[in-house]
Amino acid sequence: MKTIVSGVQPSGTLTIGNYLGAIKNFVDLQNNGEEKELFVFIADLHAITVPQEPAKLRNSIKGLAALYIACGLDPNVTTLFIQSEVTAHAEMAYLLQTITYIGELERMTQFKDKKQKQVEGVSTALLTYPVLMAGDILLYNADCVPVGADQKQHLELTRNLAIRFNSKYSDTFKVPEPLIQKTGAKIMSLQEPTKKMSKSDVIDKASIFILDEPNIIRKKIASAVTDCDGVIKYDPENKPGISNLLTIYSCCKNISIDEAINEVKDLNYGEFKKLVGDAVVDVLLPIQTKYKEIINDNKYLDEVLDKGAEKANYFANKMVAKVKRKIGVGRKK
Ligand code: AQP
Repeated sequence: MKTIVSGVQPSGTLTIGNYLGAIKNFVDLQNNGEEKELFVFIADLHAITVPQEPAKLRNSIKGLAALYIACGLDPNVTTLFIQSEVTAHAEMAYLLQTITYIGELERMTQFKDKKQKQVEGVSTALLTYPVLMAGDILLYNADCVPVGADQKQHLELTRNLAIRFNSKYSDTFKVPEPLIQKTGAKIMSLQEPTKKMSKSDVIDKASIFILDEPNIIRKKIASAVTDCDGVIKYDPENKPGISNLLTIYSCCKNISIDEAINEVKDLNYGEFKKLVGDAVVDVLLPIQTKYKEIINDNKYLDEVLDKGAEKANYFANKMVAKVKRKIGVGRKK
């Protein structure tokens, strides 16, 4: 039976990039009929690698739990939990740091990007973030990890650490595979379509947030940066704005880029943007409705997260104990 692990940071309101690049895949995997163990967590320890306001973070954690369920994750099938409530994640990250070289962390593209944006100084945790991520995955002996394209480099480090640990001590970890969608793996900013859409983007209209009102979604798409040649075709290098809208449209309609082009090639940009807006609203509206139904049901959300933490702790503690034995720390052989 396959084990699949992934998570999203509660570092702000989720974007359609987080949904199409990650959560939609979690839901598809959950529902694909194959037998599997699926762990999806709220990556709050990752979120604090950059400054967060405590009350806002706590709210985002609860919001993300509700959003996972609203997007279609079924807590009776998928183990949903909060990363910091399974302390083995932090412990495993430390143990893996002992076999990680500083140089390989300093080379990470996301570290280089994110460190530029820090005004209060760069935390050590921002540098060691990929080791925590490796721990998140290796703790559950995951076979594969559904992520957006931006996480590919971190996944490569996870694989290297698993191989390194196995050869230094003895066979312990499975070497996980990344699971990256062909389309939707990298949704771009609506305002700077050569840059990834991010929940922490300071330009509000650059991102479509999952909980944006329909009229806001339509307005943001209508004002998306495109080009002036008036031709709808997929060419990310020369036409990044239109290509991004085609990607969003095809993902929302569950069709290929070629099928999308066939449908819209004779439209002008205004007409095309209107169709994209409708497609996004059609996908997000049911999620928003479900979210509103459960976000204030604290009892239900607590039950889901307690049950998830209990199960995740069981697996994670077993693995951390095994790793400690292999390394030789503690008394157990
Ligand atoms: N624009 C995107 N397109 C496709 N996939 C994306 N993901 C993020 N942005 C896009 C995928 O969503 C999952 C969760 O991401 P995360 O929150 O753990 O971290 P992130 O990649 O740093 O996401 P953001 O939105 O850019 O957050 P901030 O602004 O806080 O840094 C991952 O699988 C990611 O690939």
